[in-house]
Amino acid sequence: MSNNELKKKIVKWAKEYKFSNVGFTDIDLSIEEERLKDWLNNKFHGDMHYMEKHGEKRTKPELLTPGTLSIISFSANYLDFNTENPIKVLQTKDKAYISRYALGQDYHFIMKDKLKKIAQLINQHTDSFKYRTFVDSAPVMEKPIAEKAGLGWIGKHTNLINRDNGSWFFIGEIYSNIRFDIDKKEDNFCGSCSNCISACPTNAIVAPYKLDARKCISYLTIENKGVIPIKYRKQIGNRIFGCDDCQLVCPWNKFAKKTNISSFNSNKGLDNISLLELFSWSEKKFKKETESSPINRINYNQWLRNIAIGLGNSNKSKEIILSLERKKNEVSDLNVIEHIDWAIEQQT
Ligand code: B12
Ligand code: SF4
Repeated sequence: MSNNELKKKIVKWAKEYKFSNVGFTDIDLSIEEERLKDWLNNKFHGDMHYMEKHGEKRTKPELLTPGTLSIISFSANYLDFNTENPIKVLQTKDKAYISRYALGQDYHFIMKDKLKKIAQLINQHTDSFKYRTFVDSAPVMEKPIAEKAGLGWIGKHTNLINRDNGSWFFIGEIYSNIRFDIDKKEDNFCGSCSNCISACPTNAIVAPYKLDARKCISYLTIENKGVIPIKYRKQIGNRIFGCDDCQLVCPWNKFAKKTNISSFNSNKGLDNISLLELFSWSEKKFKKETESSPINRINYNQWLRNIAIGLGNSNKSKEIILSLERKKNEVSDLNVIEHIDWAIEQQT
């Protein structure tokens, strides 16, 4: 079978496995290498040391997986249309806002499994196929690769946007030793729009296409293991896991399609749940409820820390103060206690 015939088959398999898009590109990421260096030199990565620790493997795919000649990039829509309206949740101060991507099951496993199955199919149709599959699981520049493969363009908020699907999708890829014809890079259609920059509650998009992760609520509530600086706590509002504001205001998201991967649907009612209810969870319940969810990335102390901030930002209520005081007596982590004290102060 010729490489072009195989390429057509891969596109067909991608659809069968419910990916929203697939594209092919080469391994030249030289422009991105400079941009990544710049970002790291600015210390925009904060404590995400994994972003600097692999040297050039991130921007030189052939160093990460020797023999790689092409990359097949895949995207999978994750938005569930049957959830409470996100804007309404953000405006209801006693509710918890959890990022849309974290309402269903963990994409890392779901997508990787699909990619492996596609790689096995490729293997059956060709000799000596060597590959590796990735979903946010190694030093890979997923967005620039997807952009080069024609899956969308990097928007001013730094997420990848697709003309027909908006930006509510995940990205994964297969590094391949087969050289495929490459697809056309997508043009940028942000134009003069800067909705995302204005909407960001913490001004984390410091210039178009430049995100200071240290200020991003997604980083503060998920990647940051320690204290959330006081200067960001008010702006965090009720966002207890990640943040979607820059995507919620993006005009291209009116073209977003609902996910057709049922595992990504919100199945635990986390789209419309009160902060107090989540704050009452024991560590055991937290682990059980989040075991197959992206929320599993944070630990119980980070969970309590984030919800404490949300409660501090809620309308004043005796019930909230009582719940904060009760939890303060139960926990031993000094960091959590400090956030609870802050919340009690806001409430009194
Ligand atoms: C580190 C990381 C984060 C960090 C930093 C984000 C960031 N922008 O880098 C934090 C924790 C903040 C984060 C947050 C989120 N993340 Co994240 N994250 C990653 C990760 C692991 C690496 C990203 C990376 O390489 N950053 C390095 C810096 C240098 O890249 P960059 O900021 O994107 O900047 C690029 C461009 O802006 C460009 N650029 C710079 N200057 C200029 C100038 C011009 C003119 C142009 C055109 C471009 C340009 O150059 C840079 C390199 O390409 C990827 C997975 C992966 N392995 O790729 C997921 C990933 C990017 N995250 C993802 C998601 C879903 C999110 C959140 C939406 C989750 C949430 N709801 O809370 C938020 C979105 C926040 C935001 N506005 O970006 C998805 C994005 C899917 C998509 N449609 O784009 C990814 C791809 C995971 C996945 N496999 O699906 N994330
Ligand atoms: S995810 Fe939220 S905090 Fe981060 S850049 Fe977007 S709007 Fe700003």
